Amino acid sequence: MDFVHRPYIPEETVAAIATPPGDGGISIIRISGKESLAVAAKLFTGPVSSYVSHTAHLGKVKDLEGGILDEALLLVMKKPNSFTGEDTVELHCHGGTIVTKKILSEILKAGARAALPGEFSFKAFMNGKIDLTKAEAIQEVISAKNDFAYAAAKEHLQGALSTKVKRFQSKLLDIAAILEAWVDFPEEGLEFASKEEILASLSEIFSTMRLLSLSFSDGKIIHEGLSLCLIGPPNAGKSSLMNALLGKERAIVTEIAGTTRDLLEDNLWLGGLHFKLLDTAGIRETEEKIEKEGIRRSLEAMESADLILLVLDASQKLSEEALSLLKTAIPSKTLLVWNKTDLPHAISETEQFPYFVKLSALTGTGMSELKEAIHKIIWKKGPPSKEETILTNMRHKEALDRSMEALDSVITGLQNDLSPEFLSFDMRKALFELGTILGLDISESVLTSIFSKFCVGK
Ligand SMILES: Nc1nc2c(ncn2[C@@H]2O[C@H](COP(=O)(O)OP(=O)(O)OP(=O)(O)O)[C@@H](O)[C@H]2O)c(=O)[nH]1
Ligand SMILES: [Mg+2]
Repeated sequence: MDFVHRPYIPEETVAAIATPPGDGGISIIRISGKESLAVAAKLFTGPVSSYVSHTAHLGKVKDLEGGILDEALLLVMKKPNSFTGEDTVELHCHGGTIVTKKILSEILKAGARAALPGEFSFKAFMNGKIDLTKAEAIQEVISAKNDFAYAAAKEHLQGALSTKVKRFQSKLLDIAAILEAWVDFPEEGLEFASKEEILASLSEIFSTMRLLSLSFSDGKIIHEGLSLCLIGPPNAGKSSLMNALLGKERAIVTEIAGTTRDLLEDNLWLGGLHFKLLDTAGIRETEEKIEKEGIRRSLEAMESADLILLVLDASQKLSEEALSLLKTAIPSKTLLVWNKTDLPHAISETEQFPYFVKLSALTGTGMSELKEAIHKIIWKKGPPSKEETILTNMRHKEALDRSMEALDSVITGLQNDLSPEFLSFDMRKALFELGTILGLDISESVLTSIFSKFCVGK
């Protein structure tokens, strides 16, 4: 289906089931647009057109032939005081797929059009009820998979991100005005502020923007989760560790080296975060065809993993493979796991690494230290506070970075006494990019891609 929302037809009446499919206590059908009360009046046993805004009414829902479909509660929210900014009716009927679909189908026959995904939010955006960051935050709240993601989305919904962006805009606008005046009256020079003052303000704004941009790495962690890959020589205990982390016998464990041949994947929840945990085939020299392919996949998984748990057997002298894995591991994203510490120790203490833990996957000793270490390596500066504004959306991050790039040109231009026309041009670009975060001057295709990710009925 093509989800092109524009051109916006003001007040065209649309309807959709707003609750998830399946049986439930109640289902809500939303109607929004100029004709929403008239459409509802055709199907509801009550004087709908005379209802006062923000009131609820119990009645029966009929089909167009007059047959009773259900008993329902009807809510009226008249424009402009509704979510969409248009006349809106909500029918709270009995939850159940058949009854809800029947009612929706009568509503469509009575004159409404089936709403596209996100169309209610789109209407709210077009009517100036919400800016784009808020519209996007609605979807983030709905799809939040953990407490961190929910906290960040809630901050966005309450306008924390738009407030920040607007603050950048207003500070930049002040400076832009000075630069524009300079363009118009070059002979007067910079009469409202000295070059040093402007440079100082610009640098301050730039570094605040940079902090926000950097928060995206935390945003990615809480939003998308991380991939965690178990790597090591055969028999080191990778599969045993996978099972211990998951608390179930997910992977086959035997004393035969080369037990795991293929990638094994499962979901792991740790410290409120979601991980994709991958067990891999033990790395060693082999001519065996299946194992060789398994090892190729292990190395590929290691490349793309966000975090690697390099599992080594602490009860054995390190093999060639183990030494080579230690040498090639990327320290910033590798946690060295010395396994089998329940057995007599055979490793010299020199085999250390910036991040390491000692444990026994067999007895479970050291598992909580492992979880703590994972936490530490992920949140290098500690987890974000619930009140922090974190960038979670790639679109916001890219626009902010483009704005910073333009701002950087203004700063270097000013330092190099570039003509004010050029400075002004870059300043406008910086402001334009900030505006797109809020949804100003945004292209049709970007809007379409944003709202088409929403669910129908939202
Ligand atoms: N004593 C002891 N034995 C362990 C520990 N962890 C694993 N083992 C044993 O070591 C052997 C190999 O364990 P696996 O978990 O299959 O090792 P793996 O790294 O997945 O091996 P491959 O799949 O062959 O690469 C099994 O016999 C396990 O019971 C541990 O902490 N202590
Ligand atoms: Mg294994």
